[in-house]
Amino acid sequence: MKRRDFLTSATSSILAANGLASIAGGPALAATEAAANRLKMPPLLDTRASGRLQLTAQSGSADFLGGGASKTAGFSQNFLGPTIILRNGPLAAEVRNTFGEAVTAHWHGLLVPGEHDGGPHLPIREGGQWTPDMQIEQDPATVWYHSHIHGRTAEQVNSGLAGVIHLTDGRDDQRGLPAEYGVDDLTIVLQDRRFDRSGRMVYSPSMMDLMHGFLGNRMLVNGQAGAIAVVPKGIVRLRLLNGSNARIYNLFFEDSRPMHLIATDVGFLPEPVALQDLSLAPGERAEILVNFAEGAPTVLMSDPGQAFGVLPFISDDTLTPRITKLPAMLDGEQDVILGPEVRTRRLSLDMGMGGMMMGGGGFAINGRSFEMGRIDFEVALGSVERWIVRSTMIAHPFHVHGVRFRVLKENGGSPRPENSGWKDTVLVTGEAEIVARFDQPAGPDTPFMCHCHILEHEDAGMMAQFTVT
Ligand SMILES: [Cu+2]
Repeated sequence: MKRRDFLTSATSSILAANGLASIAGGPALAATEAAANRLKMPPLLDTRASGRLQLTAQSGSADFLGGGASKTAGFSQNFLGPTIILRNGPLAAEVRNTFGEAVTAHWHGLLVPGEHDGGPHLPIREGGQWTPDMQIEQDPATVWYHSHIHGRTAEQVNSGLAGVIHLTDGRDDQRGLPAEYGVDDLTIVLQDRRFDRSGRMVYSPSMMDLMHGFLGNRMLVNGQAGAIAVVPKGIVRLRLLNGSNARIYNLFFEDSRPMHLIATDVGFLPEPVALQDLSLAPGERAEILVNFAEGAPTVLMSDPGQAFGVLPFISDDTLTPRITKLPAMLDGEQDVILGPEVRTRRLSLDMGMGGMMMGGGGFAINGRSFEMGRIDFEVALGSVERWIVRSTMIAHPFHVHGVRFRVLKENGGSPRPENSGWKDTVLVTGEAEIVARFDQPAGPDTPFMCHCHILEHEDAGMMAQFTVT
């Protein structure tokens, strides 16, 4: 059965299963439900005027499904953190920790030295604080932040220690892009979470969960279950973050309306690319433009496997559309010449069954499980390297700290559109070739990480560390 046929016959039941039947039932019903379940944006934390950023990692509680409170964590709130607006220039950050155990604040996608990266070597102890004086200098992008304690990342991120960063240069009006936060510029954090029968969020991975990564049984968007996005009848920008521990989304709209990809992980594309499907693996971001001018409700869905509703959209006549046509061009770079490649490295993302049965040693890179005290390789500062990355057993999303890279080849061919721009995380479905110039320094005390972003795999040892000197 083709997808469309499947959807035609199955959409109503899918929506019903997700508690979204009213959307299929018609806009009148939907409007009532939307008022109660309207998608909320994380609070804004605008650092542009002050150049200062203050966050507190804390424990909290949240009642996601109306069945009682779950224990959670967040940055400066109960679950997840604020959306931080950054501009280039100095940034004095201050991250406090009252969570109850050590955390870090890793800036996933910010191009900063190892000492500011917030990786596993920069723990903030309970009651302590971390005050990196950073310098931000990179193209606009949607990046994010999350805790990165080795062996604890999966549970801490699952509990909510993550948030989004909008790095902006204030020129989105000139680009013709929607930029009104929460109106036509929406932050969309996609997270599946597992809830028990009483409706409480649980994290207790079994051996099978470790193998495949921990999957949830409910979708949360910005920490909300059953949310409905309300948008103006115009062009709307969605800044999508896959903040899930392990789930890979293959996103599409129920009515097949195109998604116009404008930015990948770390920057804009040269022009919008119309897609029917968009793959988004853990750690990846994508910015898309979607046309809601005709006002018809629709649902953002995901497969593979069983298709399910991720987020329904309805339009609101009282919201004035600010942008009504797609920009023809953006200012992302097309052909990037990073410089002569000095070195090719091969990295194998290993999942050896035998080793795992023997006690968890099977998750590794190039046969070696991660060790905090071992530097795995050294990269020369300013050099350009080509890495050939292979996945074993299943597809692994591969993230490199401290650089933005380009994907040269996927499985011997041209990269998919999702991987055609600047990236810091790439889903390796077999073999991927990437190229990067290593412009940020990282010494042996605070090396950069490269790892699988299925967080259970990362914690189990599918991670390596390298210096850039
Ligand atoms: Cu993996």
